[in-house]
Amino acid sequence: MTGIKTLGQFIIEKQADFSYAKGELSRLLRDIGIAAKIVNREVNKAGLVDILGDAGTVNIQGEGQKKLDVFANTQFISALTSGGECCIVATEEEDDFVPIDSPVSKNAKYIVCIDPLDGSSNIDVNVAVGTIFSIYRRKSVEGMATLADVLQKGTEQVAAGYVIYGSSTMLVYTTGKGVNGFTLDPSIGEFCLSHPNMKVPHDGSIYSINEGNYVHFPMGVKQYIKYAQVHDVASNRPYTSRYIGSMVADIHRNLIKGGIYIYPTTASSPNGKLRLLYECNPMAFIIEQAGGVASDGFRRILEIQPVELHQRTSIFIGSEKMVRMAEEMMVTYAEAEPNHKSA
Ligand code: P6P
Repeated sequence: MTGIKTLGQFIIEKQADFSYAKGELSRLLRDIGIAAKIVNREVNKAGLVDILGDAGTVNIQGEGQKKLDVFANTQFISALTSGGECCIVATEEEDDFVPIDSPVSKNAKYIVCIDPLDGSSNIDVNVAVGTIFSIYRRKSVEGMATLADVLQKGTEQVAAGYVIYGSSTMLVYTTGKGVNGFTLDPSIGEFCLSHPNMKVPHDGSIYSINEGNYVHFPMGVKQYIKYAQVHDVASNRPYTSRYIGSMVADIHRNLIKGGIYIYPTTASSPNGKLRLLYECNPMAFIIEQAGGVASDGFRRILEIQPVELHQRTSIFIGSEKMVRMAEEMMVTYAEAEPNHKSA
């Protein structure tokens, strides 16, 4: 195969970058890639087989689970269990973390936090959905890994990535040395390097936010939306509004074209909707590695100390210039918030 570099070849090639890695992280990334191909197969034939619709169960988030949510969750846990490199899985679809206690995982040293199928409300209407994953090394040195091994700051991640099941299926990941994108070639069943060294543009003209929640947004967000809509040719405004309802798809587009994705606090999500461990931290790691920024409007996402498994946070993520402008407005108008507590 001339010129084609598969995910597996790339991982092995880059393994030399890690003095401590003796192949375990490489094998873990391989395991995730395999599960992603299996999930992709089901996502791509959804509608032809009985895999659409609701599973009839509710996850800890209080969200109705789709059959594909449950399928994807099972596939990733199964791949991580048989791969032997993972000792704990924290997943959106399980109330508590899942200890991996199998004969092959005796010396496993990695923790995986995962949203197996993000944006699942889009599944039944054939809109792009995604998988988001975050990888940590366990801190404890003996016995079963514990919740403390999971509740690590985003700065401790050793790798993070997402899979977008869209017009094509891509896996995008970082191990802290840049961001690379791989497109699945169904004819050979391999993720092939298609987007080497991805960089998010410093500025952009796309903003992604669910404006249906406008009345409940913090004043700083309302001001930013007004700023985005001002006609000013010199600063390429009004910006374009693009909101897919699938974080992976919105952030992937903004990574390539430039833009900002905002999910702030709202009436129904007073602490923000998106989960820190398996949505915001991995996406923040990726975007920072691509030259962008990610905060909760005030604090760097990766510096937030998690205190619970399904902890939520606001998120402002994307092109540095756009996020910094939004942060400025959040700080400026913070005093005007009704529940503002002065420092
Ligand atoms: P809303 C999907 O449920 C998700 O977690 C993200 O992928 C998406 O950006 C967001 O929530 C959509 O939420 O409240 O705008 O429908």
